[in-house]
Amino acid sequence: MIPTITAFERSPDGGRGLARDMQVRWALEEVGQAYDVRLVSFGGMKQPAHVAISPFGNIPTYEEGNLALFESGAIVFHIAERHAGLLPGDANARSRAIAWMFAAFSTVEPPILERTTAVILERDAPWHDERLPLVDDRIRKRLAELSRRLGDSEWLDGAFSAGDLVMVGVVRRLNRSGLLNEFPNLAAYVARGEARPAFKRAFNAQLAVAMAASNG
Ligand code: GTB
Repeated sequence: MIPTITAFERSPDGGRGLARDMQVRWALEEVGQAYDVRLVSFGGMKQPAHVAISPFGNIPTYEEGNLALFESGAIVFHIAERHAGLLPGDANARSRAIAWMFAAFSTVEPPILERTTAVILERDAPWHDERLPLVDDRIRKRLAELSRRLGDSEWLDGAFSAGDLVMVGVVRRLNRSGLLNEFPNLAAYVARGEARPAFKRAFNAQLAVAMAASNG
């Protein structure tokens, strides 16, 4: 059965692959699962039919038969559990890969999200110029810890896993911030993720939507 995911009809990022359907597309591409996409407007996301699947009125969602899921992490985990290629077979290695997924969402991502809020929504606040360096220092702390753990390894724990997919998805949001330049092994880690054929297919698919929206 071919699953259907939802994505922005007009992504505010203009096709930079920063909206969270990107990780879901990437996971599906990694495991070779075809998928359909239903594009949703900002208004449509708040309508009862969408909210019935996505309680917070967000994308992405994932529908497959009688299963309807929200939360990109849960969706990536679902895909990784049902297909080979994103979680190791060894039980302990599998648990560690899942730990990296949680680490990406709950330990590394929060200050990165704060930065997005500061840059986009708080730019005109009188305290913006004082707040941004504080947020950047919180990000640096996490990046330094992640960088130390990654060291010279290609991926976080052995072969590429859903943990790397989610972590690269989180850290690449800093691509334009300049912060990754301070951590060359993390910049290379993100670049390795972005160089994967499955990432490129997913990226191009969401870019095609953005291009069509900008021409429409
Ligand atoms: N925790 C949820 C998950 O991981 O699925 C968060 C889902 C979420 O925040 N979805 C956003 C959404 O639907 C899109 S991805 N927002 C619509 C709304 O709240 O009304 C977040 C996002 C949006 C835009 C950019 N961008 O422009 O760069 C990047 C990321």
